[in-house]
Amino acid sequence: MDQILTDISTNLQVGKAKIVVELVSKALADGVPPKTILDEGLLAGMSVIGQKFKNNEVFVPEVLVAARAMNKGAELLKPALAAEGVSARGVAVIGTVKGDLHDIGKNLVKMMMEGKGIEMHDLGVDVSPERFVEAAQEHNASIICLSALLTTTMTEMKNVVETVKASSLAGKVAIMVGGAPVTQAFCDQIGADCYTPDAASAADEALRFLAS
Ligand code: B1M
Repeated sequence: MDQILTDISTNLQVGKAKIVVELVSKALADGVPPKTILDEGLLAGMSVIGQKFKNNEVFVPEVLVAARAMNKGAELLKPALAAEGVSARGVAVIGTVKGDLHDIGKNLVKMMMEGKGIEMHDLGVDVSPERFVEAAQEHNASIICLSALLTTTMTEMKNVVETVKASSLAGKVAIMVGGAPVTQAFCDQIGADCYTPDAASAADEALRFLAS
């Protein structure tokens, strides 16, 4: 059983989606519990990629192909996980703030968080503060993730914080911020809950929030 889980993890890390799907399918047929395949195969592989990305040992393209392989394997596992009553580790909504169309970093954050077993709802780009609040309410999210790449749009993050504070979500959701121009000082200044400089750290912090 250990070998097939290791094989899932290593093939995922090099983005071999087709092989990952075959191995997940074989593991299920061999009776490996779906939660074990998820934790010790798919999520374990994505965790290695996250760490390597943080250390600049792999770059955006490698993360994208690994995430694709993970998503393909996870798709196959979904019905089995649902049948076992395994649910996500938590729910988050994510988007790029109003006026901003950059989405590569946001997509990486989403993938890394999915790689930690978090259910992600992607609102896309140019997302208004009201839409973030609406979506978080709709999906019962514990975290709102904001990305901004422009000095002119990062200020929108403050509007989201204020809109959340004025809503029924006040004190109930954590607001995480990031993107090239965003800093810890800016995060503190606007009253957001957490800043992280990269996608892998964002996923680690999100898990910490969900566990607390
Ligand atoms: Co834009 N652009 N762009 N652009 N663009 C930048 C950001 C810029 C720095 C280029 C430059 O001038 N040197 C500059 C911003 C300057 C500033 O504000 N200080 C700029 C500009 C000015 C513009 C336009 C205004 C240009 C124009 O039209 N005159 C325009 C604005 C459009 C708009 O948004 N309204 C524009 C447009 C575009 C494209 C559409 C052409 C394209 C975006 C395509 C897309 O995203 N689908 C684009 C691109 C690609 C870039 C650059 C080249 C690359 C950005 C990127 O994807 N980086 C960029 C210059 C550069 O950085 N070299 C530039 C890779 C990505 C992985 O990094 O998103 O930072 P990043 O994500 C990181 C971290 O920041 C973090 O995790 C990721 C890595 O782990 N992170 C988070 C991100 N979100 C997070 C959230 C978190 C935590 C971490 O918690 C929730």
